[in-house]
Amino acid sequence: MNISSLQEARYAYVPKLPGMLRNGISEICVKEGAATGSVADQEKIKALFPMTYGKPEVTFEKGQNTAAAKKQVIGVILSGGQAPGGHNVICGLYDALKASDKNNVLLGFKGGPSGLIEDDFIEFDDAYINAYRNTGGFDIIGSGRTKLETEEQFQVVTEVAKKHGLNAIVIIGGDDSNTNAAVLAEYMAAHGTGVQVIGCPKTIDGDLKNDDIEASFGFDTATKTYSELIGNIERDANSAKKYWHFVKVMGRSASHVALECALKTQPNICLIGEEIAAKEMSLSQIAGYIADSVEKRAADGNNFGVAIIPEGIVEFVPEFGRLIREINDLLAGENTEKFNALPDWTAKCEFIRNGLTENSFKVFEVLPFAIQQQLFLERDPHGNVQVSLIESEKLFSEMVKAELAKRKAAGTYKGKFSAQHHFFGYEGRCAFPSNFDADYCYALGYNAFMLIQYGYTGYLSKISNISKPADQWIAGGMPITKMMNMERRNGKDKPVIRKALVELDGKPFTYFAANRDKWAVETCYVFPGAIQYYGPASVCDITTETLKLEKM
Ligand code: FBP
Repeated sequence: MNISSLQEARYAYVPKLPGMLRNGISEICVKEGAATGSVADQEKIKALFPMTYGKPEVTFEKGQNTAAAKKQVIGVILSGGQAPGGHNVICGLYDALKASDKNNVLLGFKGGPSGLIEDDFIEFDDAYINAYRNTGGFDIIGSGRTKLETEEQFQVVTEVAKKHGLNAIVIIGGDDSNTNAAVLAEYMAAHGTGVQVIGCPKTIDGDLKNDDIEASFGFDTATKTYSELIGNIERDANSAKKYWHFVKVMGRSASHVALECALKTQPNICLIGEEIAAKEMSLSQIAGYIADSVEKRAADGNNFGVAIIPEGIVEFVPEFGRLIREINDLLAGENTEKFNALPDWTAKCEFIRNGLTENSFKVFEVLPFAIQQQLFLERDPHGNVQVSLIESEKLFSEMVKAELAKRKAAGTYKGKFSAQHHFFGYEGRCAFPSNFDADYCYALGYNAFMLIQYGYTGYLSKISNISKPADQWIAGGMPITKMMNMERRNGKDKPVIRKALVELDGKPFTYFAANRDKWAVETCYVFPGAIQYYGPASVCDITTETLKLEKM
């Protein structure tokens, strides 16, 4: 091929498989470990998953393949938000399936889980797959957020599976999608459909990880993309020396993305939602904490800086969480219409004052005007405030500005403060996967086929030892029920995969906490630059600081 662009070069990239999967399908044998139990609530989870609970951990090794030969017809879906590498999961699955027998069939159901219900699919062939190798995005078949969780949906999926002769479904998704994969696997087994269900761990948020799953795919590439941009902003800040940049990064509730970007770029400030909740910090305490850094840096003549704000931060501030809950209640039912019909903001403010507790109204009162309005304008389909749409980067810069004005009046602060705002989220979700994500995802897909071929169901494709070079990676599978516990969701106790928040006694946060005071005052920026795809492995293949620290 005549390569004249990175895109073409990436089509030709050959992802690295774990050593044990490199000898061809006929040379992969399986080893079962001990029976597993769920991380908590064992009796309840066991009762809910009688067919799939307690199965053993599985590892693949080099050796004679003993799987029964049969034609495989597999369906695959992408579920939830985009994450770099999703295409390679499908490519790995396809390559393994065709390497096993070229008559095997892979169907891609379009637009996420709804594709399975609506029977909207395409059959993959070489030409189709080759156009998506090592590329970012989920456009190969699209994605969606429909949840596969009801009995009626499962019945429809069973009919669709029967119609196509599917013997397995692969669900590429986050914690919720894989929870639903486990429920679907149980349903399929209990109804004797013969359809296996295998999950693959996806999400840029990094919150689908546990003792078994070291990282969800996409986190590596997304954080590298954001860190490149943050590093560029740091350099701009240090060149112009006139702005404080407030950078909000995606990641939903957990602060893994913000923490990883901070470890890579050493900004002056990085807020960690989990710490704010643990310390029960108020909005004004947080603003005061940032203002301290601004003031100290200004005393050294540095009227510039960079602060990283995780997307989910406001949910972790106890007083803000309470305010949001009260607003949700206040605008429940017909009240939304009443509120919208009020003639002006003064009348609306009065309505709000009467509907909130005194403490929550005090919190509301000090918010910048634009944020006050966002709390009432943006509602999700369930009538709740959409916290991810709250411009927390502006909220904190406004509050810091107000705090600095007080300090100026008191004579303690003599600097200048001018803020710029950024939100990095969608920019990173469809980047060309890094070599790590390209390799990891391809391996997850290839490995998913091995789990199917050996007859497993209700398993998550598991590739471990991933902080080491790919030839040392370990391929296998883990029953999804092992990762589950009971949690309260929408007023009911439900079996779910436990979401991983930042652990305040974990090594990544501990390292950050040990260094951040210095970063807050001095200029210690690190500039990671763009993701490198070609060059020394020490530059191109290394994964996240988070994983490096966790595995130390
Ligand atoms: P998943 O949890 O489905 O992987 O999605 C993650 C995410 O990218 C979050 O970081 C972000 O809050 C959300 O999706 C945005 O969702 P949408 O694409 O619907 O705007």
